[in-house]
Amino acid sequence: MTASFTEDHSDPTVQPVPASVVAQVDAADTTLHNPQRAVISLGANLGNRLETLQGAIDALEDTPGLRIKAVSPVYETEPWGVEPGSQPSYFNAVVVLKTTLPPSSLLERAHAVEEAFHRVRDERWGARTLDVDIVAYADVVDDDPHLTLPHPRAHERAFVLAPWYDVDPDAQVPGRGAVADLLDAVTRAGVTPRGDLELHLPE
Ligand code: A4P
Ligand code: MG
Repeated sequence: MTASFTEDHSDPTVQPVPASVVAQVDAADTTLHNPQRAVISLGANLGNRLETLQGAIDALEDTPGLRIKAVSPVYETEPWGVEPGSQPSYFNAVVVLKTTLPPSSLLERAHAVEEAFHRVRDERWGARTLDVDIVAYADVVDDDPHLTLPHPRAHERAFVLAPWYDVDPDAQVPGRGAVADLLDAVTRAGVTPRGDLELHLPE
């Protein structure tokens, strides 16, 4: 691990970076002084889905300035937004991390990890070896189409909310409310826990 990390409260002189400042920092190689909490959703419906999700977790953890704090259980989920039966089912999971990368750099890293797993973009919501979405970054709310925060559809998707709730039952979707309440409001049909499978934090 090359990143050097300080936990939020280890230095009482370090003040949290306001979300408005975080959103303005966008040079690819910049790092924030104070690690921010972010939530990433992972999805795969082509190839060896479990191996790909674990590979994505390992690759994310291998990023300077990023440390994974929690990895959710695996859910097998019906493809959302496409004709039923037209795509294989997904494996979905969520990771919670702390990072000194600003949001735009985290997105670049997410895309690099997708590419490492041969993600092909030919149609929206097309089947994919790997999707790495930034679900939330600190309490940032931003409607920039290049990086919308929180993810514009996370609050209505049980395949994001259920694994997120598992690792952080008190979590909030910035601007949308508690994950627990949002999860109560959506259907869990087609979102099945795969207790027989496990992802893990890298050693
Ligand atoms: N982008 C904007 N905001 C974000 C964000 N918060 N995180 C931009 C990541 N990317 C963000 O994404 C298109 C563009 O969105 C990116 O270039 C980025 O700059 P993409 O990954 O190229 O394409 P996509 O994923 O096909 O499109 P989209 O609209 O992001 O799809 P979604 O909403 O991510 O849905 N069903 C199940 N069961 N499980 C799934 O995981 N995933 C999808 C993808 C559809 N159905 C699914 C699942
Ligand atoms: Mg995506």
